[in-house]
Amino acid sequence: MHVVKKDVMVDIHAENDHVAEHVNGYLSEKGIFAVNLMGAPGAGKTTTLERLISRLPCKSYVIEGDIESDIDAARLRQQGIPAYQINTFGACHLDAPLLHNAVHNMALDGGGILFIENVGNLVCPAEFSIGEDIKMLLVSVTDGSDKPYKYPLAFEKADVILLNKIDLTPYLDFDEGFFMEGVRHLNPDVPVFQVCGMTGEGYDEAADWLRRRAGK
Ligand SMILES: Nc1nc2c(ncn2[C@@H]2O[C@H](COP(=O)(O)OP(=O)(O)OP(=O)(O)O)[C@@H](O)[C@H]2O)c(=O)[nH]1
Ligand SMILES: [Mg+2]
Repeated sequence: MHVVKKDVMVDIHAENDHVAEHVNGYLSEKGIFAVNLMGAPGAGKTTTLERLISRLPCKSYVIEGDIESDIDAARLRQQGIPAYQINTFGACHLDAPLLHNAVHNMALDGGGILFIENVGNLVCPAEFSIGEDIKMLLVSVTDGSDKPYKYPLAFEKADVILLNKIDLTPYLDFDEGFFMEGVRHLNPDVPVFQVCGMTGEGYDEAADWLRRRAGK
């Protein structure tokens, strides 16, 4: 029984990866760099998009992944940011076929950066490629400093990590040394930026890193 389940999972991942490659190729042809933004519910993903996009010199697009509602997409559209909402209606992550459908329904002029805010979850999004060029992991100090130890895959696969809500550290027991030790054990060279979505602190450096990484 266990073997059968494993085989099914291998098939699901192989099919997903095939579609993800197609999505990435489609975006590359348009000169668009894609960022898969992952993090727990409420870590500050949408706030981070607002902070990064306002600092980037290039065009930005957003795909919002949520189980239900279009609250985040509407919030971004109000600020003039083109945003397309995907609702998964129960699924805890985005997958490549959902992205395939979204990018073919969006007006992507070409060039710039496409941000994909994954469903708030520190587990499943890390397992599925969705056509991105990089995975950006957003962790908040309110999530707790033990998260690299408990959810290693997201940290292992991240190309960049943003540690958010640093304005709240005086009120919490967040142990930065313990957190960073866990991060470095899994991903020795990953850049880590401390940011504050509330004040905008730290986002100049993170946006500059992203601009250079995206070649924009
Ligand atoms: N104190 C503090 N609050 C923050 C910070 N960044 C975001 N928040 C707040 O955290 C809450 C969640 O922020 P969002 O940006 O909506 O988080 P999210 O990760 O997009 O949430 P979901 O899409 O629901 O998973 C909001 O009330 C934000 O104002 C920060 O740096 N400091
Ligand atoms: Mg959000």
